[in-house]
Amino acid sequence: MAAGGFIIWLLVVALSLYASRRNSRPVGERAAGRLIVLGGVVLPVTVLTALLSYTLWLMPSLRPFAGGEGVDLRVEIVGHQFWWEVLYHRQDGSTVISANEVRLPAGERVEFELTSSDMIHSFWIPALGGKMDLVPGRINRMSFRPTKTGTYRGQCAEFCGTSHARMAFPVVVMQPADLDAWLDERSGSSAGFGTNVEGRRVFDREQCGQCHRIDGAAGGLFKGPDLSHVGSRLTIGAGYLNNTTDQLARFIVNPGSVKPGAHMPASPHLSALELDQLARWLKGLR
Ligand code: HEC
Ligand SMILES: [Cu+2]
Repeated sequence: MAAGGFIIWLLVVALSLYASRRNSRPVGERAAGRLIVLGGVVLPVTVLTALLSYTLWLMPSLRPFAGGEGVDLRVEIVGHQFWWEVLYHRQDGSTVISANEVRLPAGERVEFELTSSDMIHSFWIPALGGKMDLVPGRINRMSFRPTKTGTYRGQCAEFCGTSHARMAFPVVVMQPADLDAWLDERSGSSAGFGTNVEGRRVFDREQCGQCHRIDGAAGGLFKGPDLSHVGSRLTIGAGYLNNTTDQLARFIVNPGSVKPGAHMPASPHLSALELDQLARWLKGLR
């Protein structure tokens, strides 16, 4: 395109020099007509048709995720007020369900499938790549290849309600083999499921499983984040609190005090002991 543009520019400059230097002899009507047809119709039609064909031919290869070719990992993200559902669709066809944290393979191409269950949210990892809306009833696609391992911060970038600013998530870019091992661990139930069983009893009695999926426990509609391996997440409350037993207890007893408008009921009736048991059981789910 640059070469073609240069040739046309030379032509135009030559023509204008010629026009300004030559004696002002009148031009015949036929010669003038020919110039207009050639320079004003034939030339632009030829040049623009060539450019359009070239661009159309180039376009499919500019969409790296076309047909899933060259994609190493497909990550489905569903936005909720005010948390992220994260589903890893692996190449062997299995799916690992997680939440509020995204793990990616360094040096490999990742395709995101972005959608929402309620409001329009926006998925944004400033240090890694593009910003894309999550729209209910639609799947938006975005693709990139993270290059450096490390921990980055992601953030909802579209106002989606009271706690919009507290809808963040850590992004961990790992070596592909480490990520595979991490996903393998998370495709089964947690080793901590059978320990601190007093906490598990409180969880069952309070029917937390109505909203939260725990691998190996009965579940319901899952209006809240998956908790199967919540103990090993870097944060709780979608990037807001450090994941410690104390912070878990603080979140459970009154989620609205941490994240106003959060769609999780408070549990002020739980005793300090029950709260501690519950938090310790959850922290053990790794
Ligand atoms: C009505 C559905 C509902 C019920 C019942 C419920 N939760 Fe939640 N829970 C949610 C939602 C929604 C969130 C996400 C809140 C947010 O970050 O905005 C959440 C978040 C959490 C988190 C933080 C997870 C993370 O990754 O940040 C924990 C831990 C948790 N709930 C534990 C519990 C426990 C324990 C109970 C039972 C006492 C319970 N929940 C009952 C809906 C529910
Ligand atoms: Cu949001």
